[in-house]
Amino acid sequence: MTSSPLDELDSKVSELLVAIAALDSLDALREAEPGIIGKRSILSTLQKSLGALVSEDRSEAGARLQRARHEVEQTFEARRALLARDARRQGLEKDRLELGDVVVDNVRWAPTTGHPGIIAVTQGQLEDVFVAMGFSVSEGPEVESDWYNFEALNIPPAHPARGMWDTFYVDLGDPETVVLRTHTSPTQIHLMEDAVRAESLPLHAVMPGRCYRRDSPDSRHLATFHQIEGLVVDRGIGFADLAGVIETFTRSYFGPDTSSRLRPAFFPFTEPSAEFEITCTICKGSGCRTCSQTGWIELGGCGVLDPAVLHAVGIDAEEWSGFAFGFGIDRCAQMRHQISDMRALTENDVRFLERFS
Ligand code: FA5
Repeated sequence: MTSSPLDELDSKVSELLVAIAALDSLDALREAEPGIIGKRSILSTLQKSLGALVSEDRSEAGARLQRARHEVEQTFEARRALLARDARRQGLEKDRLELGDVVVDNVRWAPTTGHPGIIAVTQGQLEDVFVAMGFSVSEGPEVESDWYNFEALNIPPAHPARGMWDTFYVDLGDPETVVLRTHTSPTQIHLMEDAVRAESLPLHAVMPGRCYRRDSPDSRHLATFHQIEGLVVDRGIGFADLAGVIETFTRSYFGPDTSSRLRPAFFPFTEPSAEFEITCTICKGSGCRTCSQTGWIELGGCGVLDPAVLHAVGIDAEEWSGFAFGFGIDRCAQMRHQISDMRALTENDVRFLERFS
């Protein structure tokens, strides 16, 4: 019987498979790669020796060698995948954060779990009060066009009333045409436009959200704060309905011991307009730093919808009327929890935040 270069193929393949199984790291695998499946491998050497065979033997030997090469390569790649997975796991294990108790200088620090922040909790409570009174809840965008934030609210360009809201402009489009909303009132406009399109008046909704103003932070102001807007559009609505809603809200949210009052004010989008105040809960009305010694804290503005606003969104002011209000959520939280300085809400002092867990 004549000898063939492939006589020892099976035993060579077995040796290669054993060698692959013994590779214990990606580095070892990379080093061994040329000798197992590369040009310097035994299989490549055998491939070259097939040229010496007569042609019938060569094609059969070629097919055998191809099958052997396939098996070795597949085993090699499977080993590579396994070692890569192990390496990944080891990396993750090394980076794992220790979230159990940590001991520092013999003091054991137990991990603390988080909880919703005081503003989120307050917003939820305010929504609950209004939902119980029959309002739905909607939200609007924080970046608005000048039209929604001002013009549709009866505040044309260069109107002196714009000075009531120190505005952050966004660098988009023509100068001073895109703003970070200074109040939640533009969401009223979105809602009324939607209701006109869907022919779904009347409307009874509250709209909470974040607002931005170039206000210097002090005990009652932040540059980023939150409001909850209220809007009713229905037939035969007047100031008495607004006063009733505010009275019901005050009793539900602050309890019967807190007094409230409405004082005449001016907003371009409501007429008549009022400011809504409660007795300062920190000094109980006797006067302190937080309320600037007045004994009262302003929570928001409100009023009967100006017909110009209804016209701007295509609502017939002969048939429909309504009222709107906008309260500061941070201010409500401040009064409910007697927080003397609102800046504490943004300072991330854990001792303060834990009071509300
Ligand atoms: C407005 O923003 C009107 N859009 C409210 C309104 C709505 C009037 C609908 C009529 C009809 P004003 O600027 O007064 O009004 O703000 C309302 C409330 O938001 C304030 O009373 C206060 O509670 C809160 N607020 C305003 N600015 C700040 C601030 N910088 N930081 C924290 N709270 C603020």
